[in-house]
Amino acid sequence: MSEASPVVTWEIRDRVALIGIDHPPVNAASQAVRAGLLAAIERAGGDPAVDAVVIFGHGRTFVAGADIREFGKPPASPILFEVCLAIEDCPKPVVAAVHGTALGGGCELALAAHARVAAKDAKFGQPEVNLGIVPGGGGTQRLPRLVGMLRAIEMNATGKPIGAVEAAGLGLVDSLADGDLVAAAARHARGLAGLPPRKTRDVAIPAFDRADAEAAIAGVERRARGQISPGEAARMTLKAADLPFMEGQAAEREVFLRLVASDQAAALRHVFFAEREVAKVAKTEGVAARPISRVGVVGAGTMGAGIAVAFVEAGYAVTVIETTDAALDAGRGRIDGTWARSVASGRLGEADKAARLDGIRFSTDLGVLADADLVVEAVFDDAEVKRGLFARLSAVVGPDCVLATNTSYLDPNDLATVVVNPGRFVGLHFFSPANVMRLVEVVDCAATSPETLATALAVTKKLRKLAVVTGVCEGFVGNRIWAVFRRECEFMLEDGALPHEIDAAMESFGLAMGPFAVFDLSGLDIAWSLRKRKAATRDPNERYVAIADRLCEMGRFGRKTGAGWYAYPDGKKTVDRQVIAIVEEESAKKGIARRPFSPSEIVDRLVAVMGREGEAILAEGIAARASDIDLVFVNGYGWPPRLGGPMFQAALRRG
Ligand code: 3H9
Repeated sequence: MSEASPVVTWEIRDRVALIGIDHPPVNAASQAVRAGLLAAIERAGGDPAVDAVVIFGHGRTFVAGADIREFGKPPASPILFEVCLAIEDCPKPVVAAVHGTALGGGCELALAAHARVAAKDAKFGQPEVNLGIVPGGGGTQRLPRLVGMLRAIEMNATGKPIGAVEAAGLGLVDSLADGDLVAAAARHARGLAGLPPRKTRDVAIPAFDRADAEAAIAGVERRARGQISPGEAARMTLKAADLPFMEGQAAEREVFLRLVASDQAAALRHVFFAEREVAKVAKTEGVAARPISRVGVVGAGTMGAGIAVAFVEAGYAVTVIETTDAALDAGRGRIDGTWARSVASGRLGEADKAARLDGIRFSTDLGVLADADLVVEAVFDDAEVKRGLFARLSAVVGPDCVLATNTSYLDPNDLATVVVNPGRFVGLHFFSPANVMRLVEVVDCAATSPETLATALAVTKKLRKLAVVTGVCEGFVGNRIWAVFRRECEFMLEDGALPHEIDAAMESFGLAMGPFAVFDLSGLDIAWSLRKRKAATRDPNERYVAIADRLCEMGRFGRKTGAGWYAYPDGKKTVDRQVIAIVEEESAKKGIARRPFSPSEIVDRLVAVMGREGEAILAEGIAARASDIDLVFVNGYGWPPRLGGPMFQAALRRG
């Protein structure tokens, strides 16, 4: 085998040129790959010793897409669509041999080949929309020619990959291979030698109903909730039916270039890399996790029940502990209810539900946790209760059993003081509902050993959740920033804004729900009791807004009591004059002359205050990176990925 370029290999076997992409880890189509491929294709086209060509990927995959790290920089020649055209125009048959993933630019390279041979477990997809862009190498124009317009709109607009078997059924894959993929592709290529190559761009789009396509696009735009790329990808795909290929290709390139430079695309790239960075935790480098199979969950309230469900669904053997039979029954009911909803929606069979529930050991006796590898505490957030529990747990479980607290606000270092062998103590801060929310703040306490932290991260990964490691401070990362966000909302209320104005501003910024609607949904009472607990030690010179207290004193705890920041006649959120009157009274009490706030001022102030708290968190070493903080908000507080998170937004505003 000879080297055509450092990242593209060249070999001729039985008159078939084997062009291999060798750019670990995922063979991203970087400039060097594109240049190497172009040179190799031109060489194959002109080499009299070559009758046909196979393009394949070395290592674990075909090509996972364009090199995302190149986005945001000036395009470097040759660009992907030129390479795709060169493949398609090669006078000799070119077959793509696909294993692993052919995603984005990888799928486009395969589409430009004259045929595709795939391993049965290969995947094809155009996930560009998830990065805020549309395909830029001809994906919107070639895909409908092979799979039909409606399917192509769906694939390009959702970004969801499809398996090779389905792709074969759709006409995207010509042949499925068992065993040696490159050999099978070479055989396929040899069979095509001498025949005129079938150019995908010359294939007629199968007949389709235009009204169906328009309806599909309207659906895509409705579901995109402010994200631009899905609608653009869908519309661009439909253009394949209206424009000659080269014009369609040029139009696609234009949209690609416009979107790749957008804030949404920058935010989505930020989130893509943030998710890969967050897993890199210096303290656990080279440290093996302990094997965990038996998990105890103490406390079966809303949080504990959700945690138990999550562990069962990830395949752990779960024991649920409560203090009384009645509490245990209520917990079992909560767990049962969660799975009953899955059965009702058709996601779970009745028999599977019964098997899951039967698999849980329910007990009021802590002693049954003697064989547990991990115990997660999810009892009432009270320091005395939790300290007592951990002291008793320490006496029951084995010396290496990992002990985790789900506390939101208490100091876990304080809880760890009662634990025998506190190196095995860690925080696992789940978000409610714990079986649904992807975020877990893994709290690295003062005594937490590297092995315990590595174990907590491995467990979280097995739960298919996103772990963000945080240090110890009040509220950890998420709730600490949420607290200053909440305070700033209340400052603006007192200064002149109204709850529905702040909500409208944040909703038009991109949040699915404004903060006051969220406060009402999650309930005002927990924050109120926290404020009351702290009242005695609060700095009297600190600005304190009493509006929320007044609502709580009236029993307005949010949706669950039918009133909070809004009224809910017949369950419908409605602006409440009584709340406005309270807000205005509180401003008057402090002699504040109320003034109007523009939506952009509201957004800027809230983003700025979150960004500043995030900077403090970084300076204190509570979070490792600004992008970790962003992931907390994207995965735990409903921030859409297209906003990138508060740190990203704060940096964007600083310019
Ligand atoms: C596109 O193609 C646009 C074109 O239409 C037009 C162009 C003109 N680039 O995820 P992993 C890195 S847009 C650069 O942990 P896995 C990743 O950062 C692209 N780097 O592995 C990580 O680096 P590190 C469309 C990339 O096995 C390492 O590779 N394609 C790229 O869990 C391993 O990644 C996509 O959106 C890339 N394209 O999952 C697919 N991809 O080790 C994006 C990965 O330094 N990729 N890296 O942290 C994926 O979805 C997953 O990586 C994949 C493998 C499923 C392939």
